[in-house]
Order: sequence, then C-alpha cells, then structure tokens
Amino acid sequence: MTDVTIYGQQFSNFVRSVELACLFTDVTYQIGHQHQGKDIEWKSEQHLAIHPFSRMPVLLQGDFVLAESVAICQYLALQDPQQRIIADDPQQQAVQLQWALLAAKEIDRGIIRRYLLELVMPTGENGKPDFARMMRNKPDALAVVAVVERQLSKHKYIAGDSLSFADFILLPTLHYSLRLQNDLSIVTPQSIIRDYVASALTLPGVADILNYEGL
Ligand SMILES: N[C@@H](CCC(=O)N[C@@H](CS)C(=O)NCC(=O)O)C(=O)O
Repeated sequence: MTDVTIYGQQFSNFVRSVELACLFTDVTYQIGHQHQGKDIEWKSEQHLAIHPFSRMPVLLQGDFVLAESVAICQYLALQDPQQRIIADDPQQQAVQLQWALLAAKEIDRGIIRRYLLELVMPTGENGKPDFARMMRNKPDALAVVAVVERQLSKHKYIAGDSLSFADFILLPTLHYSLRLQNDLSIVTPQSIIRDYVASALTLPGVADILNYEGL
C-alpha cells in the first residue's frame, strides 16, 4: 500500500518535483488518476474538484487533497520526521520557499511554458513547432538560465548550501532544458547548471525519476 497518489503524468516537470520530494522523505507513492476507488478524468468536474485550475500534480492522501507543486513539496518536507529537505530556521526556510516559488513561476515560465513546450505541444502550421516563436522567446529563456547560474555560482544548491525542496521544484525543469540541442540550446557546455544536474543524478533514485521516458 502506497502512502500517497500523485495525480498526473510522469512526463510533467512538476509531477517529477513531487516524486523527488517523496523520494527524499521516504513517502511511497503511485502516479495515477484514481482517488478513493474512482477514476478522475483529466479536465472533468472531478478534476476541478481536486485542483482549482484542473492541472497536475495533485497530492491525494486519503481525504487530504493538495494542489500546487510548491505547497505539496513543502508539505511533504514538513511531514518528514527528520526534516531533511527543509530548514528549521525560519529565515532559511523562507529563502527555500522563495526559490521554490521562483522555480515554479518565472523559471518554469521562461524555460518550459514559453520555450521548450513548443516542441512537445506545437502551435505551428500542420502541427509543427513554431521555431520562430521559440527564437522570439529564447532571450527570455536565456535570461532565466543566467539567473539560475548566478545563484548556483554562489551556492551549491539553489536556496543555499543544503539540498532542499526548492531544488526538487527546479531540477526537472533544468534537466529537461539540457535536452535542447544546437540552435535551441540554452545551456552552454561550461554552464554550472550541467554540474548541478549531474551531481543530482548521482543521488539514489533521482536518475530513475528524471530519465524516465514512459508516460
Ligand atoms: N503552478 C502549478 C503549475 C502546474 C502545471 O502547470 N502543470 C501542467 C503540467 S507540467 C499542467 O497541468 N498543464 C495542463 C494545463 O495547464 O491545463 C504547480 O506548480 O503545480
């Protein structure tokens, strides 16, 4: 019996964030669309009942339902008796929350929503990616990458010198960004982002989540 269900699909960067938080808090999980024995169809009324904007992920734990990756990862971190991925100190914890929110908003928007997603959900003619749109948005993606690089040049992890739930919001996005090649690439070969992601991939279980290619 698993502890929780993550409503959504594994390709989602935010579902992966919640998986990472589960992994590091020893919470066993399944990914799926079932809640209390009922199938929750994507974008249905039932979906709206568990997420105010019908998105993924949603954490389902018995009667407890929680949307938004940052809220979910923070909740899991606080449930962990050893609190390994959230700081005790209120100021450090607030900085972790700050970076988790930046990763879920500005960083995700610049790299995933307004750039990379065009390859996955193309908006161009004949169902092809609109590369001109990507090129128009590329400077914003590069600006976001520069922000992350600046922070990682000062600290080992995104919110300071210890691994936190903020890293779990950020890592799936950065990992996806490294797949972009040639003209679409936004991370240079020398970027500190490559070391950060490579180092995370050596932690037990992380590569299984980030490299998973199924649905
Ligand atoms: N702020 C939300 C964003 C969730 C989100 O945008 N999820 C995407 C998948 S990665 C989604 O559900 N997209 C479908 C839609 O927006 O209709 C979070 O952090 O959980």
